[in-house]
Amino acid sequence: MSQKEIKIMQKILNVNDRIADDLRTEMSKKGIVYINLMSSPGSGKTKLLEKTAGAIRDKIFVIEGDIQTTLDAERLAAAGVGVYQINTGPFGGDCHLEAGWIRSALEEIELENVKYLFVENIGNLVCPAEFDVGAHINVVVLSVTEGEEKPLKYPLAFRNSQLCLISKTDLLPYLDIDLEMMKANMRKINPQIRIIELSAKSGQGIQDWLDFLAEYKT
Ligand SMILES: Nc1nc2c(ncn2[C@@H]2O[C@H](COP(=O)(O)OP(=O)(O)OP(=O)(O)O)[C@@H](O)[C@H]2O)c(=O)[nH]1
Ligand SMILES: [Mg+2]
Repeated sequence: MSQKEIKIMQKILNVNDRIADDLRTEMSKKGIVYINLMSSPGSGKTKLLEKTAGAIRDKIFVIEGDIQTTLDAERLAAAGVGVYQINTGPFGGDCHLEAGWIRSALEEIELENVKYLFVENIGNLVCPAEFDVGAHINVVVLSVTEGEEKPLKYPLAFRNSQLCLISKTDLLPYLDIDLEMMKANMRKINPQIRIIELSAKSGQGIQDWLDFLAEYKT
């Protein structure tokens, strides 16, 4: 019985990984940099995208993942960003996006003139890290209010990401957080991870993020 369940799970993941690889290749061929943003609810993914849009509005498209509502998509549309909403609520309320859903969404999206395709994954630090959506770059956002130990408690999101954005640095003067320990914990999980500290509110570190995007070669 349990053997059968394991076989089914492997099959689902294999299919997802194959679609994800195809998507990565397709985006590379189109010269589009494809980025998957993951974080806990409220770490600042949408705010970062709004800020990013202010710098490279015409070049970005966002596939927005939420269980319910189009609130984030509306914020991004108001910021002038092309956006496509995936709500998982009507289909069982999954807490992550899968490559097949992105592929279906892309069939309805015009990517001409798009240089950066973002997925804003569903807000939580667990499930999104388990499913490859085919992005070139997985980015995990961790805000300074969340605690130094989060990389140790939720390691997969940090292990599977190339970049960590430590967000909301404007709040540091009001907190007791040990930023060096937070970074050391990230590196314990993933010694190669690149770390950028930023605040979408004050703008600190945003240029480093934009430079990271500009330097990335598909
Ligand atoms: N002080 C401060 N607040 C921020 C910053 N970035 C985001 N916020 C606030 O944090 C709250 C959550 O931000 P969102 O961008 O909605 O977070 P999110 O990660 O998209 O949330 P979900 O989509 O629900 O997972 C909002 O009230 C933002 O205004 C920041 O750099 N500094
Ligand atoms: Mg959001």
